[in-house]
Amino acid sequence: MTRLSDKTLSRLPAGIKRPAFDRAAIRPGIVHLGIGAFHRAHQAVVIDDRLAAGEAEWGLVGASLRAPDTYDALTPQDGLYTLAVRSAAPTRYRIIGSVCEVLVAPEAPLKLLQRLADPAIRIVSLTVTEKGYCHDPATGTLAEDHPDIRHDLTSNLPRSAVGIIVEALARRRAAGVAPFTVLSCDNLPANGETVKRVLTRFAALRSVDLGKWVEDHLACPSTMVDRIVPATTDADRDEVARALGVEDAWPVVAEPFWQWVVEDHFPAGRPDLAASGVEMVRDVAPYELMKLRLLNGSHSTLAYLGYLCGYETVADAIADAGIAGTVRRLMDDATPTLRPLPGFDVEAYKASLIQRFANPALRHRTWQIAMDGTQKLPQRLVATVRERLAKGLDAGAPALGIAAWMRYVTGIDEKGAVIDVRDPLAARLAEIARDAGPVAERLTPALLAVREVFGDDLSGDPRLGGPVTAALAALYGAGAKETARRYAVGQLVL
Ligand code: CS2
Repeated sequence: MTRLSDKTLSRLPAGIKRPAFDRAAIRPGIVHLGIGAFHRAHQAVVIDDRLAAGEAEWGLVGASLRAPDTYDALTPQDGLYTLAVRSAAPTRYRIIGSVCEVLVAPEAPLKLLQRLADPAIRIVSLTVTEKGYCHDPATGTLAEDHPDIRHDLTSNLPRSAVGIIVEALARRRAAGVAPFTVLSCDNLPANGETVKRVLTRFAALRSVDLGKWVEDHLACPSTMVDRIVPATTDADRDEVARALGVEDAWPVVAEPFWQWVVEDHFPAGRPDLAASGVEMVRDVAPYELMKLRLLNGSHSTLAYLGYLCGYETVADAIADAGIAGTVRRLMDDATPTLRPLPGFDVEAYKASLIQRFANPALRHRTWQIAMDGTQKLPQRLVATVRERLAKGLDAGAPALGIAAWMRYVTGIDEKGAVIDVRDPLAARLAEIARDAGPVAERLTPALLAVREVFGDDLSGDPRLGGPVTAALAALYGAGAKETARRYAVGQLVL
């Protein structure tokens, strides 16, 4: 079948939206590190709108930091790809044209550094997932003994996002070019401050001067990003090909909803994001806490409980009344830890999340969300517990989410089958689980001692240890489905 490309755009069926601008006239103004599905269904769509509005200087250069798969898929397509928006309504297809070029960092490191050093590049945005920041998730500081960080401190061809950005900043500084703005679009707490902290520290380890320059001159506004974007499957490719009549090697599939809240601090300039529906604010923190603790906290809980019950997707899991009730309790327990957002209806937001999780057309795998739990739990569940305890409340429903994670990372499911646990600390977690055995009283303290997740304060705190042990004992004794059912109706008290 013919491939999607600039040349074949005119052959698409009339109803399919396509780039409303002259693609040959756009110039790169943003380098994005981590050009995965999320970025292509979120920021790249907003930028596509800005290009259509005539802001031709904000084209995207997308870089993959590891695999060449996105490059291989998109380069023959002139960077074009399809966004398929799925819900109970008929799928909407749109061709996105904001990506001018894709690079693969390990294959073309110098080319990437050249692009980053180009004065025309005024924003460097990132979706490199939580672990891509090479930080300690419990403290948000640079993990100085991380193998990539150690490598990048002694090599002029860095491989981590942190090393690449700092090398590019050093080149700009040497050439008298002002820094770009660094825009983290990952689900990290205070993602702007966090990225600035790790970049500043890394730069300081390279040289005191560079550290000071980064600290004084680099702008890293915080952002809250939201859109549910499951990994693309072959079935998605087939469906898109049928709708388009041409083949797209890597379309992206997303829900209709999207939200992007951005702290408005771009000394080097920015596109008119607000004109495309982005909320430009002074302080992102209240939005970010709400999203991390209500949406992502629920997502992780759903993923672990749902996977253990044998549910493949989030929609399957939320259709289980016990899991839905547990998630509802989780959101209610997180609510007292949020910051006020005047005029914002938090109850309506929670109800809308349940509906989004129930989207029948998305097929978002519980296994996908279960990945990298050690990087996600601190801001999604553990921080909620910490704040509840500080307010004199009990640990609440996050204790069950944490216990479900513990049960999951043992690597053996309820039927005795192996779970493919993906996590930077997977080997250590498996060893802990092996040593402790399937006994809640032993496994709970052993996993609570993973300080990257629970910090130094919560590991030995009985206010967390007690309820997590009780929840884990229930998961072992009654299974995930029955535990969620009992918890949802108040029969299981933690
Ligand atoms: C999910 C997120 O995979 C995960 O961990 O919780 O990717 C989630 O879908 C997005 O944050 C939604 O905005």
